[in-house]
Amino acid sequence: MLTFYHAPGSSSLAVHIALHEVGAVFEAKTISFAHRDLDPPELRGFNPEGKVPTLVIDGRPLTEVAAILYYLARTYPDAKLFPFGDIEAEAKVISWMSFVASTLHPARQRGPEHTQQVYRWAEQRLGVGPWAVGAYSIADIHLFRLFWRFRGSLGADPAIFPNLTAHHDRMMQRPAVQKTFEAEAALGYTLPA
Ligand SMILES: N[C@@H](CCC(=O)N[C@@H](CS)C(=O)NCC(=O)O)C(=O)O
Repeated sequence: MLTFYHAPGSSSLAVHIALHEVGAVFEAKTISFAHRDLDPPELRGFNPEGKVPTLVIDGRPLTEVAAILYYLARTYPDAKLFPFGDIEAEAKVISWMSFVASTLHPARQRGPEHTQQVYRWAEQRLGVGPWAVGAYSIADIHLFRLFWRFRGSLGADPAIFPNLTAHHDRMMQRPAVQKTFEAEAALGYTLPA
């Protein structure tokens, strides 16, 4: 039994996409950052930071996007979201997810110039792709969520970020991504343009 604590449009979107990619059966519990007083009372027991995503697996909590994506990729290997057996490719997926979590995600706190810089690093690192590491993987889902969310505020000019823009557009074609956006929009979340 999987219980997924999430807030539409937030970091948890990546896990939401992965849940749909693997076809997992899950119960979603939605929180609103505008109404933290309405949080499910059990959330802080599962995650003392009160952050999303939090995935509860048969009563046991798992936190952090990268770890949850890895759990889903391993639990549902038929979805082929991780390059199992190719050690270098496995490490590269972890490298990407570490970069996304530790460099891209907190970038905005250091201002717009720094944010532009780190996305230029991501642009260079991604190259023409089509995917972050060989075949499509959880690294792409993690990267996509950050670029999707922040490209509006970045004013991400496709001429400056052609690789990230093409990657974003490729991701938007995926049925699991479309299903996730439909589900989150139905909860009343207005998607950034
Ligand atoms: N390092 C965490 C970051 C998760 C995170 O920052 N979640 C934000 C939403 S994007 C959150 O829950 N914020 C609410 C809060 O800090 O109270 C991860 O990768 O899962």
